[in-house]
This record gives sequence, structure tokens and C-alpha cells, in this order.
Amino acid sequence: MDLLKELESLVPELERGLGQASSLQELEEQRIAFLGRKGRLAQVMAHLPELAPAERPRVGQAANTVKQALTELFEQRKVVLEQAKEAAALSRFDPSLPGRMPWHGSLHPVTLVMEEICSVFGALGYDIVTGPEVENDYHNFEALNMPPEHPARDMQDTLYITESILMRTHTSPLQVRTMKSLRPPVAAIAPGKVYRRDSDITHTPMFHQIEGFMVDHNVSMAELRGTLTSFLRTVFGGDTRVRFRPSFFPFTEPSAEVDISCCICGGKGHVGNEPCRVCKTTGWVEILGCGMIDPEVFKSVGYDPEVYTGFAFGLGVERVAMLKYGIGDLRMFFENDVRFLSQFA
Ligand code: 2NM
Repeated sequence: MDLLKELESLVPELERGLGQASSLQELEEQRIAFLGRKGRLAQVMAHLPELAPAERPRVGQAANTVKQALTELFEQRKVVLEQAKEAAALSRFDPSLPGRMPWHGSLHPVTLVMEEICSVFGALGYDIVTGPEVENDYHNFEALNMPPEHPARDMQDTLYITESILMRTHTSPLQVRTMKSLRPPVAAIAPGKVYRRDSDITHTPMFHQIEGFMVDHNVSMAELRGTLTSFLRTVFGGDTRVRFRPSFFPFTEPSAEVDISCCICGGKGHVGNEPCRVCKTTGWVEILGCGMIDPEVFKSVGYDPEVYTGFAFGLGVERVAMLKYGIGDLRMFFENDVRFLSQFA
């Protein structure tokens, strides 16, 4: 076999083959057929050892030249085919079409309200404290002046894990833990999930609460009233009216519930001619509970009730979000329907 002749014939042969390759894939097939490990060039070179040693360099050099020529032919054809492919794609591309909008997530309304409330109290110098959702009986009840026979401890209301371990029913155990670890003056708010054995259209077994408290010498009910009034007007608007009604909680004395003028009907009780469904025509909605911390709680945490006084308050975050954003159905918060959630972006 005349290896030199064989080598020389490869170039024109490839030129013919390339003219027929009309896609990048066909081109690649041709490349493998000529330059691949078992391709035409390799087949010719396999005969090299049969030559007399003196002839080998000449044929080797010729093979290199042919290889270069073949490679160049491929590269040229490749550029042509790539350009053709791009042009074809461009002819199908309509640059006037609107782009695909990137998907933006948004914060959950409960998160928005929690962050807003935390930032209002944060600006007043309150610490923000968090802690376990699985609590013991002592921190959730006993230390908060709810002795063993207290009705709130009923299996009906509380999710128990064992006889003395439970899902916290409020965030007050955090206040207890905070008071036990810090000396007055102390002010903190505790945001978080709480759990109740309750489920219907207006109650979910898990919901969010924020409780806050402040303890120092001479903390007064007037200070409680001023703090909460200013907080509520920040969240619901400066025109909001605020009223305090006497109430009862085991951990505060005296205690109060706080109403704000209805933010749906503006306190008028009617929206146009329709009776307001949110405040049931009263013009007021209940928004939080509060009071002066009971001396029994101070004794539990080791504060001297003769030296210190303090106030505390608690509110449900879902309820605040419903009133603030005019959401009529509690279940909206838990369905994770993006049509609902994306409205808070
Ligand atoms: C409320 C209403 C009134 C409250 C009391 C305490 C503590 F631990 F300081 F005694 N934490 N939270 C409290 C008081 C909570 O929620 C409606």
C-alpha cells in the first residue's frame, strides 16, 4: 500500500463529504470518520510500522500536514454551519415579545405584622426574645399564677405531650424566662407561634402571638396606656381611637382589654348603608389584652413586688393582620394561595 497516496487522497475525499454535511451533527460524524481514533487517518497510520525505518519520518510528516489540512477544513465548515444555525434561530426570535417576568416571593402578612410590631417596640428600646415552643407546665402555667386546678390548664384547651410537657399556649413563658435571667429595668417583647386545642373557622391550632412587658421602679398603668395607645396608632393610623375596658387575666392585676375604633368602617358602625360586619355595628374592635403584672408572677421570677412594678400585654398577630388588611377569613393565612400572598408584595 502506498501510504503517501492514501494520505493525499484523504483531503479531496473529505472536501466532497463536507459539502454534503448540512448539520453540525453530520459534520461531527464526518470528523469522527476521518480524524477519530479509528478514523481514516488512523487506519492509514496503523500501517506505519510496516515501512522501512528510513521512510517513516517522511510519511509521518505528510500525515501531520494532512491532519492539519483536514482539521482546518472541519473548522471552516463548522463556522459556516454554526452561523447558519444562529441565523435560523434568529429568524424565529421575536425581540418585541414581552420577557418572562422573574418570580418574586413576598413576605407572609403574618410575618409583615410581626416585623412591624417588633420594629415599633424595638425603636422604644425593647429587647426581642424567643424560646421553645415545647414548654413545661411550670413556665407556661405555674409561674404565671395558674395553679394546678386552673381551668386554662384543661386538656380541652391545651395540647399536652406528657402530663407536664406541652405546646406553649401563649408566649408568656418567654416573659417568665426573660425575667428570671435579667434584673430590672427590663423591657422585652416575645413574638412566636402558640398552640391551642381548638380548630374551627375562627380558630387554628397554631397561631402567632406577641406579648410584651416592662418592669422597673414606678412603672404605672398610665405608662401602659400611653405605650399601647401610641403603638396602636403607629400600626393602625394616627386617627385611631383607643379605649381600655376592665378585664381579668390570672397574671395581671388590674387587667384590661383594649379596643380600637373599627378600621373597616372608621368607627361609624356602617359602611355606606351596610352594617359593618367586622365590628358588628359597634364601631369598636378588641385588639389586645394587658395589665399590671401580678405580684404572684414577680414572686415566681424572684423580683421583689414591693420594689418593682411592671406592665404586660399580649395580642394575636393573625387578628391584627385581619383588621389591618381587611382580611375576612382566618383560613386565608394557612392556605398559602399565591393569589392571596402576592398581594402583600
Ligand atoms: C396578655 C394579657 C395580659 C402577659 C403577662 C405576662 C407576664 F409574664 F409578664 F406576666 N406576659 N404576658 C399578658 C398580660 C398577656 O395577653 C392577652
